[in-house]
Amino acid sequence: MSEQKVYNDYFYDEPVYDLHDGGYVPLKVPDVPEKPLTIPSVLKPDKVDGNDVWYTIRAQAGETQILPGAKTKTWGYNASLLGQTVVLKDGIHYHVHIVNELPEVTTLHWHGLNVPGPVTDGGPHAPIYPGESRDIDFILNQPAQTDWIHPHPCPNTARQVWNGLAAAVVVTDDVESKLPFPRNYGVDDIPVILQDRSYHDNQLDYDADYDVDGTLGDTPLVNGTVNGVFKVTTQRVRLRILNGADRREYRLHFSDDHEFTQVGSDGGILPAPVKLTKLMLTCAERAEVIVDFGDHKPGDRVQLMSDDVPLMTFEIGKFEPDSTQLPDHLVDLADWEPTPGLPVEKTVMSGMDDEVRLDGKLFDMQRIDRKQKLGDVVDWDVTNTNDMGSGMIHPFHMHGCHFLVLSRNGKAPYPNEHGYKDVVGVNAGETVRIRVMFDVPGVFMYHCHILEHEDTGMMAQIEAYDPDHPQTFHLLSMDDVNNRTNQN
Ligand SMILES: [Cu+2]
Repeated sequence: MSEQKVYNDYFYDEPVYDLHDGGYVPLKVPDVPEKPLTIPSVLKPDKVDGNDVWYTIRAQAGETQILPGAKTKTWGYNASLLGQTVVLKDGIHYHVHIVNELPEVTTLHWHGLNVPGPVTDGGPHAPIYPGESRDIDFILNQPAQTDWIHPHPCPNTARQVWNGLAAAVVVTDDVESKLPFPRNYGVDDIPVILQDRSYHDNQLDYDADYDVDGTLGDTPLVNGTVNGVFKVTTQRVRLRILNGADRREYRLHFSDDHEFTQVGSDGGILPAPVKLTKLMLTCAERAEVIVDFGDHKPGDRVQLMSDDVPLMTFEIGKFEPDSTQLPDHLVDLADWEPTPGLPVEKTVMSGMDDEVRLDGKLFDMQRIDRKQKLGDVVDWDVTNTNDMGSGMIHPFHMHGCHFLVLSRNGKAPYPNEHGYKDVVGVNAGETVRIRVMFDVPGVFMYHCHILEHEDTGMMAQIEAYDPDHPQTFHLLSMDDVNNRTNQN
């Protein structure tokens, strides 16, 4: 990689950082012993037959040793907390058996996968009742990226994620696999799932901690570990960072201001690497970064921080020298020219507290708010009107597609926003122009990814349609879900 500018900036507007909220809960430095960082195991297929792969994912309740003393009652996917990492490959036909062993209805949403909606996608129209299961299948058609699974039942997403349901999804393909990136899972390529929780006698109490503007906890966790330590055994380490918090923004940097290189964002590998010392992720955003610890010696310790609080520690061990240089160019993005003759779609996120709205409305499961034709490339203006108080950043997420960020209030997007994304943080008073293309049909959610805002109803639905193959999508109502009528 040739000599390149190093950015020392979070880019976002500081006056609307979440720490300015009235209800902001600062992270505290946990007063508990260090322990090895949990690396989620990889989910094994039930069966592989040529191009077809079968998986089972169980949403289950369990207990996890998070703090010293009593174990914490938690939920997870094939695990007591969070879940096993699902590794998928472009082009494979997946068959997934999803089992709900929880005491309440849930769904399983594939955040970042372009799979048909509204059922395969796993939003609120695909309920799975306690003790029951749902079978879905899809042929994956998208580039390598870091995604995740989480529940999406309306209006209980925030609490179910708070209880522990979330797991990393790693998508691989034949382009990324040729790039000089670390990719030995668990050794030099690890998920870094960032969350915050508060504990009450070692237990979660969502109702006690609930905040309508997004629930915050005072204890930082990485992969469900408090004060986790990762032993570095290779010079370069690839971190697949996911902001899996209900509400918290993470302002990441290393304790020694170590430089790192971002190579991927939500929708895949960036066209060019970006060198940074600071990185802000809003809820549900992902960043793949490569850290080169070649300037450190065995025994050194480097902490990953958010603001002034350490989240986890990298303990440097012995490693072979690695002189690998990243190329200046990583991947080609498709040439998305806007389809002629289509107006710019406009969508507005407004309000705070229980006044949050999307386009002035609350979510209705049986209302389709807009339509977009498959293959059309449409520019959207996503506005955060900041019309209450000092305002806040709303992370705007779309299901079933990826988008490019074209501009922020008419100015260039941030330097690390040049790849495909499915979440974009929108500052108060800002309009972010994005370029959107759907290539799978369905009714899909688009919403604020502060999970309590989503549950309040800051969410709407778009139908991605194929005029040559018209489909009728079966939309449940909230009553249908609750009364088990009219099921998908
Ligand atoms: Cu919001």
